[in-house]
Amino acid sequence: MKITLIKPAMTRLIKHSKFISWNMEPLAIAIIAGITPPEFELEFFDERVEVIPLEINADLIGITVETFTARRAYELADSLRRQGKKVILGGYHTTLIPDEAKEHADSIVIGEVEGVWDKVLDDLKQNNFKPEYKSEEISFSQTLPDRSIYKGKKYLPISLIQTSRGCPYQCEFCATGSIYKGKFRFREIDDIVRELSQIKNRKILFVDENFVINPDRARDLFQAIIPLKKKWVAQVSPCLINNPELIPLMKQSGCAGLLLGFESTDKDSLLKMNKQVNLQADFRELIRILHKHHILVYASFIAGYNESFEDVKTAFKLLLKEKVFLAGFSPLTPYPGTPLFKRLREEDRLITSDWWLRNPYPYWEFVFRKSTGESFNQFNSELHRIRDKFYSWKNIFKRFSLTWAIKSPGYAYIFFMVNQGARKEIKSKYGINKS
Ligand code: B12
Ligand code: SF4
Repeated sequence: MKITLIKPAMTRLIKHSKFISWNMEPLAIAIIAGITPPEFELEFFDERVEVIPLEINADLIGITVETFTARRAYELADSLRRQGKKVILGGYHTTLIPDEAKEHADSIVIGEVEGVWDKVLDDLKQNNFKPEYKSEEISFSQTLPDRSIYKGKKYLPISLIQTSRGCPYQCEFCATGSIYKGKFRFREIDDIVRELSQIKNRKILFVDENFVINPDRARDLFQAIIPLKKKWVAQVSPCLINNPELIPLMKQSGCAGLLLGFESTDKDSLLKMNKQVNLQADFRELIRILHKHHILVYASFIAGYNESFEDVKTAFKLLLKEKVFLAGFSPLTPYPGTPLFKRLREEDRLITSDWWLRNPYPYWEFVFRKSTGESFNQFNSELHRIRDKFYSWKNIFKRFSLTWAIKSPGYAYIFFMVNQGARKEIKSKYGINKS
């Protein structure tokens, strides 16, 4: 029997493929490939890097769906089902709003694939396919992801790996908080080391929500991966500042940079987000400690909780002064299934209740109104300006002048390549939500 897996793009390939920084190996697909027995023939299309054929010959077609690819995923699923093909949907969006996904599929997987895939395949063989498979537990498989499924596709030279799932917090806006509901689970360190040793890429992105959530476990993991000599980046919460002794060990284990979810410099906004964990952290101090250990910072902010724009300006000044490597300023987005979505719907502030199905996808747009009823249009134009300013050549040079870093030619190369790429992508992203 043959299974085809698909990762759809957010918009038409021609636009999407411009965003090279998005073209990373999709981990969920290699996980599915890893747990699929060899008796099944596997095929995979990633619309971000290739065109999906109009007709696909397979016994089962599995599509991974995020909120930003939902519209396109449904379009593909509907078309394939019209051809008589069996379609199963899975992924974040499917798990967040299964009822919507069900309308476009023969079956859906709610939650993680590991706990249910055997059953799906058995039912497929016995022609006894169920409309829904639900995974209750966070369950890492000891079978490693099969990355040979990526063969022939042009991805960035960095491999993704996951060492924990879920998150103990439940921030109002966050899809992960809504799916895992405060639960999280670590993988065995031996399995992680085994997987890392098999990955050919030297560069690694750990996709955990917060790589230092448990300092003792983080310490053990860093120690275990030192001999592998990988160069890695990961997401961490600013609570890292409570365990500064971890930072030198992180560096020793190959950490090149960290993505920090600062979200806002405004205390009230952090409280509204339910992100109290960030209140205790001195962002400036944390950036300085990381820089002292030659670790680059990608600072991520969410704009819109504070409707006055003041916190975005404060963040901008802080980032420039501290010379951070990269920064992201995202408009607050009410993903379905999150408490934020429910609140804004109750307050009648959503512009449309299924905004993610709009064509083209409203990327970098506010899809809800301010509490006063006004639109965020003016605010969003200012947000565009802040991004442009952060990535202006003048400010790129200003941020480059970190004393320890300029001495390294490798750093100069990476800094300018990446900042120049980000500058270019930002300009084209402004057009992504226009037809
Ligand atoms: C790495 C990452 C990225 C990378 C790209 C990753 C890639 N391969 O292309 C980068 C940094 C580029 C990125 C960008 C963005 N991202 Co991102 N990203 C992640 C992150 C941290 C890890 C993804 C991952 O590999 N997870 C591990 C896999 C194994 O988990 P999984 O996908 O959930 O898969 C499991 C199940 O869902 C299920 N499953 C999944 N697919 C399928 C398919 C079938 C058929 C079946 C049966 C089961 C199944 O089984 C899997 C194993 O159990 C997640 C958060 C997270 N921890 O997951 C956010 C996340 C996916 N990103 C998110 C967002 C919003 C974005 C951006 C829109 C951000 C922005 N403002 O620009 C962009 C959009 C990029 C794009 N258009 O492609 C959101 C999506 C929310 C949602 N409701 O869909 C997430 C969940 C973050 C969050 N907490 O809100 N991202
Ligand atoms: S934003 Fe970060 S800390 Fe908050 S629930 Fe999501 S993953 Fe956890």
